[in-house]
Amino acid sequence: MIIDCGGRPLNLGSPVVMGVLNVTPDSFSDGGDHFDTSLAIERGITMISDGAAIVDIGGESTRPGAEPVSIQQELDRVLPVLEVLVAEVDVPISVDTRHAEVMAAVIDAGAGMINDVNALRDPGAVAAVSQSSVAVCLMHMHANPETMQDNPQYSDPVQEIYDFLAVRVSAAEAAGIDRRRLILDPGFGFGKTLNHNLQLLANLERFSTLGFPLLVGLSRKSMIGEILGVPASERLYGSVAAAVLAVERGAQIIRCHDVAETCQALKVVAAI
Ligand code: 7PJ
Repeated sequence: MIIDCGGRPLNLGSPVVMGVLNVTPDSFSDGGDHFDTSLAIERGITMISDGAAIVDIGGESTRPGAEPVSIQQELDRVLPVLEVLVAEVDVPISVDTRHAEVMAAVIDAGAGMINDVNALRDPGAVAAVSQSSVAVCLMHMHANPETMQDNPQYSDPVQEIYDFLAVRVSAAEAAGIDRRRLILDPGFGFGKTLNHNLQLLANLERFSTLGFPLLVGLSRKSMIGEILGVPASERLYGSVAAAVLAVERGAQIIRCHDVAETCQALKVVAAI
């Protein structure tokens, strides 16, 4: 299956890696290493040569307690990196944003995917993408980044998240977004306890029955840290193990920081 990302193909014939490119000063997992624009561009190009099929640029940290950023700040961080990558590389470039104004501007600047942790619930978000031909990732988040880890509760997390994603698909389709543009993500760590996250990963196959490609982000997340008791910088092997199991359970896009290492693992999985 090939997804059209605003004119650039994303081939999902076998599982692919989406490289995480944070352009925030407070991103928990890379300490803001890539906030400098030229460093961020270099890092994006390296991820592609390491095997990333798509790069995901994010200018707003959704970590609990992160400093809020204005639309202008988010654009100032994302646009210079996006513009250069779009000009220099062939792969589609995604932008991780919740905000309709940012979506509209980055689509104009050549983004091929909108990766929205809020599943197009921001006012104007559905309209911002409906007139374009970009791909859209709809992710589940419980509550909002400020409150999502305050004792999140579900009676059946897999079913509730499944139902949420089905509703967001309907909203997108009702606004004229072709279903071939949609990708779904259960949103690991976004308003979920370790137990919720483990249930979701163990039952990921259920989400395939919605009929859309699945994207998952597990890389360096606190669920890995809680199991291992190690900081974000030491979660590579655990993250790769989780990525492999996600692919076995039907994930087609793995969003991660360690592109070369994850690509190596996925190539072995694909061969087997
Ligand atoms: C995710 C994301 C994820 C999607 C972040 C982090 C936190 N987008 N953006 N899925 N996570 N689609 O990278 O750890 O899991 S930000």
